[in-house]
Amino acid sequence: KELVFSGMQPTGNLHLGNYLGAMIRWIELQKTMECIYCVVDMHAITVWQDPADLKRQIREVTAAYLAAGLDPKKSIIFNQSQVHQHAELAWIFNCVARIGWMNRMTQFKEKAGKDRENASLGLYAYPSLMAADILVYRATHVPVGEDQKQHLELTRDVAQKFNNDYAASIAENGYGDAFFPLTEPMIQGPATRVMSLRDGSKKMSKSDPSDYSRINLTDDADTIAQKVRKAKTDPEPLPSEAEGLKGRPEAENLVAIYAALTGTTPEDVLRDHGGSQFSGFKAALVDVAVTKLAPIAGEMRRLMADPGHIDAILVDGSDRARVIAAQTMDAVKDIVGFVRAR
Ligand code: AQP
Repeated sequence: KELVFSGMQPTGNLHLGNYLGAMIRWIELQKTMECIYCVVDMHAITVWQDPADLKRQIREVTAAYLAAGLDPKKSIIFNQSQVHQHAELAWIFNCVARIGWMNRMTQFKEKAGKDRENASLGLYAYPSLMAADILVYRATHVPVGEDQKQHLELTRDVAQKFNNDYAASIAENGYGDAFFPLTEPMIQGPATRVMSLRDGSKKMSKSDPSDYSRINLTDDADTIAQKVRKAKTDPEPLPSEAEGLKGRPEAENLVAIYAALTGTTPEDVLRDHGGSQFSGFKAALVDVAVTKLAPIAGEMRRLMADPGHIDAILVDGSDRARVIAAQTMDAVKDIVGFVRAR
């Protein structure tokens, strides 16, 4: 059975990269597929989070999901820590995954920085918990940005190794020749890797110290206009064909953002704006960004005024998620050989 799973960390302001790289697809997918969207709070604490800030950010990310168009009647929306089976399955995956696999993860290397000895054990094991997030629902499709590709490959490796290691027990327990699916990453659209507005070689990220590097989902129209106006560019006008964007990362990024915001392609954008100076193109980009994002920011503010409503959605979502996760965990315990109450 096909099922979609994805999530975001409540580690700060969501930005245009999170929205265009992942969320915009989530909203499309919920129209045709069964979808589970998680606020991954247990991932967030792999680096220090102030408890009061974390609480607010969990509600804020949930508000962003709802404001952007996720429908809690169609999709399951919840926060990870309320479904304990994620942590339980992650432990089993810690025993399936190999240390060598974790050592190759570029996100760990980037986030741990030079002082690797001092990074949390959780940051190191992050991909194992991510595999559990996905596989506890036996999800078949995961819509994410380009930066998550390596973690999704690891998720497939974990599923494959579990299926191989426990092949005999999987068959004995009546699950055929494979228990976990090999999940397909969905990395699609013109903006799978939105770059920083200040530096076309770095991805737009929550943790960049410069707020001018990103457009936050909560930015007002003036702030968006200022950030786009200040965005780094080169002195040439826009080319008329996508080929001409090669070697011009800042131009390529702004064109990709425009295409993703308008549901078109870079080719379409250049057909209309090829030959334009950046001053003119940036003004058009501000228009489309404000049109798309201002209603989201407004709706987020409205939702944040009633935290009780947000919490109720998370409780309802986690109750529904737990039913699926509990079935998987019971099966996994039988397969692994744990004794359990029936
Ligand atoms: N720049 C980006 N372009 C496209 N997609 C992106 N995503 C993140 N940045 C970009 C996608 O957003 C989803 C959620 O990401 P996350 O919350 O797990 O955190 P992250 O990838 O660690 O996001 P940040 O903003 O880069 O946070 P920091 O600065 O803390 O590292 C994922 O699907 C991701 O691909």
